[in-house]
This record gives sequence, C-alpha cells and structure tokens, in this order.
Amino acid sequence: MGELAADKHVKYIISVEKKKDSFESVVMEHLRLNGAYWGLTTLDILGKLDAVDEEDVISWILKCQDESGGFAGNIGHDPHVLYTLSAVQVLALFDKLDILDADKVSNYVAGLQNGDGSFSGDIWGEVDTRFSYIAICCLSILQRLDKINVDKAVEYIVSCKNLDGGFGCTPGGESHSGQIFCCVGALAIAGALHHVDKDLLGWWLCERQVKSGGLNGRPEKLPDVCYSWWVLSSLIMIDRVHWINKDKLVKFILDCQDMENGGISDRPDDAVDVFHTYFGVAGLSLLEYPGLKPIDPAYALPVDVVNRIFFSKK
Ligand code: GRG
Repeated sequence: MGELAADKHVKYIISVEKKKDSFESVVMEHLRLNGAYWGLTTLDILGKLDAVDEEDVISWILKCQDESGGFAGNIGHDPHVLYTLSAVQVLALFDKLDILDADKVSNYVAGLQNGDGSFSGDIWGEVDTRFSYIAICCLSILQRLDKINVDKAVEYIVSCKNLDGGFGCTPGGESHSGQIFCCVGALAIAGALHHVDKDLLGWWLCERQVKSGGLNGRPEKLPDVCYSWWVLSSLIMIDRVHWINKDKLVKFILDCQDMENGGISDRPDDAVDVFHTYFGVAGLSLLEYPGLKPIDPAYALPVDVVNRIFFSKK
C-alpha cells in the first residue's frame, strides 16, 4: 500500500487555483467559492494553508457577497445558501469571521426557512435537506441559531427519515449517504441526535463498504472516494465507525491518488479533481491517518478551527 503523497496534493490544489482559464475552471466558474472551500480546507488539514495568499482570497470572497447578505459562487453571480456557508467556512479557516456583518449574513440564511421548518437554497425555492444542514451549520458558526425555528427545522428533517434508518432529500425520498450526512450533521449541531436510530442507520451505513474497501452511496452502486466523507462522518457522529474495516478503506483512498501530479480521484485510475482530493484527505483525517489535522465530522472544518470559533475569548 502506498503512502499519502501530501506534498503532491498541496502542489495540485495550488495549481488548480492558478489555472483560471482551464476547461475545469471555466465550467466551475459559477461554483468557485465552493471549490475554494474544498481546496483550502484540504490545505489546512495538510498543515499548508499558508501556501495561499490570504488577503487575495479574502478580498475576492467579499466581492462575492450580494446586497441580500448572501454569497454567490463567484463575482456577479446569484447568491445561494451553499456559497454562503462556503464563504463563512473559508473565513473561519483564516480566523477572519469578524470581518462579516454576522446579522446581515444570518438574516439572509434565516429568511430561507419555510413554514414547515424546511429550507430553500435561494429565492427560487427548491427545498432539500442539504439546505437544512447548510443553514444550521452556517448559523451555528455565526452563533445566530436563535434567528430560526430550530424545533421546526428538526421536525422537518425527522419527517425525511426512512424505515431503513436513513434520510432522503424530502419526505419519502430514497436514503442516500450524502443526504444522511446532511440530516445527521444538522441534528448533531442542533443537539437532536436522539431522533436517529443509531443501530439501524449504522448497519445501513456500514453495508456501504464493498470488496475493494471503498464505500458506495446507496445499495448496488459503485464505490467513490466522496463517500469516505459522507458515510464515515455520519458513522462517527452516531458512534458506529468501528463497524467498517478502516484499513481497507485507507487502502482504497490511497489507491485513488495520482502519484505523479497529485490529486485524488473517485476510483482508482480515474481523473483527479479538487472535490475528491478533499474527500480523500478528509476521509483519511477521519480515519486518523498520521500527519493530518483532525476534522470535525459535523462542521466539516478542522477541529482546531471549530474550537477557536466556540471556545476562544475575543
Ligand atoms: C460542507 C461537507 C459540506 C457539505 C455542504 C452540498 C452539501 C452540504 C451536501 C451534499 C450532500 C450530498 C447530496 C452528497 C452526494 C453527492 C453525490 C456524489 C451525488 C451523486 O449521486 P448519484 O446518484 O451517485 O449520481 P451514486 O453514487 O448514488 O450512483
């Protein structure tokens, strides 16, 4: 089994940041702020956040803010709750949350809550438990959870719970590991994990491990490095991570590395991208791989950053 090519992954992430005219950059231009979160969080887990120019990143993020208080994926685009969370997370990485008008940002997020407790992603109204997680995580980081009806938000998430113990994107929606992360993460942050049937969900989640050691997102699907994050973080939040074979998963993730140019792909020998590089490195961090900063499974930020938000006196 190979080792983590940490230095190569750092170089790869920085090269993606610089290649603004590449095909990938152009197709991803509207979601760049989300990409920045994945790339910068990976650098921080690898202990290399100082490899980027902090001032450049922060001044660009501030230009992505809309007058509503929400953030867009790039300058001149429309605001969305996902990019608003990414902006808040990246500022938290740099310990720069205090440059935000926290009330303005949180009023935007709170304004997206619907009467049944669910959240829309933006003014166009699509509802999904992803947006419940994003809103709750963002408001918690900004210490403004009191701006929403948390009980109703929890009630809506619980209404998306299925008989297999998992969660879907809306009531009756199929259980999927990505949505499970969102629902379990939101319930963890809201202090409402008692709504989860931990044994039933833990069983469904550990069944996601296939022969190669990788994890899939739902039954009969192919494994993908991204589920090392969605499944593993959920198992940790419900105290059932010892139900999977950690060594086999470490090997699967390491086998997805591009050992020459850096970066991690979804499956061995596929093309790498910044998202899967995050999912691989963050997954290894959850698996306590040596030399990596620990990451918080609910906030998806390094543990030292989360501790700084909630426990440091300013
Ligand atoms: C800050 C960590 C963090 C997250 C923000 C965006 C978000 C909140 C959560 C997304 C959760 C989610 C739904 C993840 C799944 C993404 C994914 C790989 C979907 C693919 O679905 P299919 O059906 O793939 O194409 P499968 O693997 O089921 O065949």
